[in-house]
Amino acid sequence: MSLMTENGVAAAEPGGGGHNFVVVASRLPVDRVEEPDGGTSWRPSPGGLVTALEPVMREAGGTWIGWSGDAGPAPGPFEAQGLHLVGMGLSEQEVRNFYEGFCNATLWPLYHDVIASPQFHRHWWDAYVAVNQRFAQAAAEQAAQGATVWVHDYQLQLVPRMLREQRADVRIGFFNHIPFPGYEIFAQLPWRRQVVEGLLGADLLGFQRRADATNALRACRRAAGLTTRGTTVRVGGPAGIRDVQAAAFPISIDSAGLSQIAAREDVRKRAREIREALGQPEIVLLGVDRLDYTKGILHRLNAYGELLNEGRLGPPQAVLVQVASPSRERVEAYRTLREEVEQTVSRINGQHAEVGSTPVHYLHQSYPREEMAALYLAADVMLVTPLRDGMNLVAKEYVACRNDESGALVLSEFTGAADEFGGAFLVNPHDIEGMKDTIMRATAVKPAEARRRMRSMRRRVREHDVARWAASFLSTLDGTSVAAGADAGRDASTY
Ligand code: GDG
Repeated sequence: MSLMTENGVAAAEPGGGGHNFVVVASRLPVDRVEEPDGGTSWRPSPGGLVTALEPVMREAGGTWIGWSGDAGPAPGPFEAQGLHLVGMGLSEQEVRNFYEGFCNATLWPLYHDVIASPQFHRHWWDAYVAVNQRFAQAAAEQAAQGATVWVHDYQLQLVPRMLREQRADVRIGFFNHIPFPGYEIFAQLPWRRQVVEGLLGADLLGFQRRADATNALRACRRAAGLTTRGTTVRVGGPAGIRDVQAAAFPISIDSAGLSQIAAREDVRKRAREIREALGQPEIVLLGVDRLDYTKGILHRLNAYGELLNEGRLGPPQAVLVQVASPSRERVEAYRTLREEVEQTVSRINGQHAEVGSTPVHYLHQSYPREEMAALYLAADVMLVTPLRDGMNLVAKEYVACRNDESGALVLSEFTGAADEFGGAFLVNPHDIEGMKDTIMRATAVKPAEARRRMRSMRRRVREHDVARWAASFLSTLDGTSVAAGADAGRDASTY
C-alpha cells in the first residue's frame, strides 16, 4: 500500500536507487555555464515544469534525469539549485540521429499533423531505441522500491516499457507535451507498434487535450491490436494483465508567480519604455514563439502584411513586435523557416516602413523572464496563431500578466489553450481573410468587452495552474483520485 504525501506522490519503501520520485525528461532543468576560470556551473533554466515539480521533488527526495543539451560524456549525478540531478550524455552522433533526427525531424513533424514532411531513417530509429534504453536504465538505477517515475514527452516514449521490464515494482506515468496525431497520420511511422508498446509500459498516459488521448487510444487498438474500454487499455504480459489509463491533463503555468512579476514596478516601467521606444502607437501587437514552423509565424506575418497593404492597420497607429527565439538551428526545416520569416519581415518593412517608423519589430533573440513579462504588459493584442500546438504556454503567460484585465488574445483553434479560453478571439490561421478580420475585431474591442473576456481567461489560468496540473496527474497516477484526471479532461465550458 502506498502512502501519499501532500503533493500526491507515493512515499515508497526504501530500496533501489533511493529516490521515491524520479522525473525523466529529455532535458535537465538547468543549463551548463562555462566559467571564466574554465570550470562549469549550472544555472536554472526557467520553465514551468521545474516550477511545478520542485516542491514534489523536495518533499519526496526526488531526482531528475535529463540531458544537459551539449554533446559529450554524461555529467553523472550532481546537486544544483538544491535538486538532485542525473545528467545523461549524448554523443555527437546521437545528437544528430536521436535529437535532431528522430525527435525533431521524424516525430515532431509527424505529431504536428505533418506540417513539415517527417523523415524516416532506420539509423535514426536505432539511435532513438539506444538513447531511450539508457534513460530507462538510469531511471531503474535511481528509483527506490515502489517509487513513482514520471516520464516526459515524445523523445522518451519507449522508456515506460523498458523501465517496467527492469522494475515491475515502480509506478510509471508518462506525459506527452505535444499533440498525439490521428491514426491516419500516426500510421505512417514504420515503428508505430513499438512506440505504442513502449508507451503502454506506463500506468497512466497523460495528454494535453481529450482529442490527443482519444487518438492515442485508437493507436493502441489499431497499431497494437489491443482492446480499449473508455479511457482504459487492457495490456497482457508475462507479469499478468494490467490496465493503462489515457486521459487529458492540460498543462499550465505558475500563474501567481508570473502575475507577481508583472505587478513589479520595474517591470511595469520597462513596459512603458518599450511602448515609448516603439513610438507610442495606439496598438501594440505581439507574437512570442520559438522559431518553429508549427507556430504559424508566416501566416500571421502574411495576414498583418495584407492589413498594411489594405491600409487597415499599421504605423504610426499600430506596430507588430515579433519575438522569435532561436530554436533547433541545425535542423534543415528550421533554417529554411528562418530564411522565409526574415524575408517576409524584410519585405513588409521594405514596403511600409518610413524613417523612424517600422511596422514589424523582429527580434531573433531570447530574453529574461522579466523582459518577457514587460513585453506581455506592453501588448494590447497578443497573436498566438499556431497551425498545431499541444497547449501553448505563451497564451497563458499573456493572460497571467494582464493584472488590469485589459488586452486581447487572438488564439488559434489548433492549440490546446483554445479548449480552455472561451474569452479568446479564436482564429483558423489557414484562413487569412478570417484571421485579418479577427485581428481587426481584437484591435477594436471595447474596453468593457475586453475586460469581460480577459477576466474569464484569468480566472481559468489562476485556478488551473501548473501546480494543480502536477498534483492532478500524480494523484491520478497513484490511483487515489481517478476523478481528478477526468476533471482535468473536461471542456473549459463545464467549469
Ligand atoms: C511544448 C509544446 C506545450 C520563448 N521565448 C523565450 C521564452 N520562451 C518561453 C515562453 C514559454 C515557452 O518558452 C514556450 O512554450 P510553448 O508552450 O509556447 O511552446 P513549446 O516550446 O513548443 O512547448 C507546447 C509546452 O511544451 C508545455 O507542455 O504548451 O504545446 O509544443 O514559456 O515564455 N522564455 C524566455 N525568453 C525567451 O526569449 N525567458
